[in-house]
Amino acid sequence: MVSSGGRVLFRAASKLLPRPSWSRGCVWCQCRSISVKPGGLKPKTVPARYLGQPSPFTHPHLLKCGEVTPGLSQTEYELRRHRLASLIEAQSDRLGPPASSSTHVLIVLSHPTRYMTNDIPYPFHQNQDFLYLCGILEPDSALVLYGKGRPDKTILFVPRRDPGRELWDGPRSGKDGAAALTGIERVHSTEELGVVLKSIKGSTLWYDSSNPSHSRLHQAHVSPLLEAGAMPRPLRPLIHSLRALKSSSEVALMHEAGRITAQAFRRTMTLSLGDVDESLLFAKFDFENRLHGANFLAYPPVVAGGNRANTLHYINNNQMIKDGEMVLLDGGCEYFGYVSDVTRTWPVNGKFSTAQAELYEAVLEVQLSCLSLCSPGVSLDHIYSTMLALLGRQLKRLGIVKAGTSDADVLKAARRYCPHHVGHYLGMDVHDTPELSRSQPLQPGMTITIEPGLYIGEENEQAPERFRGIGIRIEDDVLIRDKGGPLILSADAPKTISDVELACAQR
Ligand SMILES: [Mn+2]
Repeated sequence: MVSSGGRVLFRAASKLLPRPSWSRGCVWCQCRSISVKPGGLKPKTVPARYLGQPSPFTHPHLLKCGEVTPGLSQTEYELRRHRLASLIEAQSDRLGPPASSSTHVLIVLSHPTRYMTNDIPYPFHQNQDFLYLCGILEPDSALVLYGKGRPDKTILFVPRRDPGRELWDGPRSGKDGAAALTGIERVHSTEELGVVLKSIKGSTLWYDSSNPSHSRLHQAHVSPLLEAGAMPRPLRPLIHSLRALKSSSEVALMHEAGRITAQAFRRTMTLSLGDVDESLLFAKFDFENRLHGANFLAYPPVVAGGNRANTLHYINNNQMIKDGEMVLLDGGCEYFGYVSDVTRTWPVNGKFSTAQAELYEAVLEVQLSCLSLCSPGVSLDHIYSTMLALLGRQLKRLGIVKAGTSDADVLKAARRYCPHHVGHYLGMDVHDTPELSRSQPLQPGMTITIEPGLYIGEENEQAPERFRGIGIRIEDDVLIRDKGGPLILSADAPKTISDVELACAQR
């Protein structure tokens, strides 16, 4: 295996573009879309080559001038660091002196390259907390924010250029490339991390030491500080509280991820002609997501035929689905750092049987009710308890739970027939911002999933026979808004029985 795909987008190699001397300006095309900092900076040059990731120079079809990653500008990344600094400042005010007057140092490490076997790397996936704060998509990098009282100074660390390694792994941004791309003025090589950290004196350390995102960098550069007695405060909860609220550019990326996945569902449903291999639906779904612009699938999708839909994390996707059975497909894509997470369940012959339709309508009714609850002030936990009550009512109505069962026992049954929560936060990650409690009130700008289900195993002897071996989940991605109600980001995925049957009949 040789690398790298990025090279085809090379323009003139190792030639430096002159940078305009009149302002900080835009280093890519000399437009004035980036404001000039008073005080002026030394003129810089931007390398006219492929960096370690797409840039406005090599990928003008994806990035506008001033964007670090598609859709997200240098200013937006700067604002995120600025907000984090404000959170630290507010926290240390609460802690009082000496914390309020000490120098704060925040360290966020990238992910390392992970290996599938021997020297064969997995496709690289960045640590989202690191990516959120600087937009760098290279492994073995780090970000340090520091400052007295308020950590408003930024230092970025990236791997140094290395022709020997770049022959195998593809080009690296290097210090000049990373500076030009991110707008961060102070960029060092990663190997200097330890020395730079030692030079920042008298500090309160903010760092997630319990589960370091890069164990080698942690050992080499951060461990010495901890061994010298530094007691780090956790940083992840603060970053997650920022990540939970999406900006309009983030919402645009998530909406696109939702649209792509919805279209992929529509096209995958066209293969509903009877017997079908789960792996074929998996391949079709993957293909349609990528074809329409997704970078890759956000997680191994569940493509579960028949009774296998009752195995919540079934990802083997390697069995035959028989004519007359349904398939539950839980899948989503990643679109420039933001993901979708959608589930649809449909009959592989394109027509719902009476029992399938009865159960499907029950789940759909509950899902629609839960969606209507998605507004500011309501918590995911509250929607969850409502879901259980509504599912309980449906179970009774369908005769799965006997009439006359006590309310407490109906709720217990609902929990048994739907063993998972109603949803989770969604964003850069599928199960996004896990540091955030699901009991906290939703706010405008948050994105969540709503995914009720009913799972009736074929071995279940209490349920009516016609429902056995059916598992149904319906999941959409939702933006919480101040006005206009929730915005369903995955609304294009067929959902009503008639829409699903219509999509299945398309060729
Ligand atoms: Mn989900």
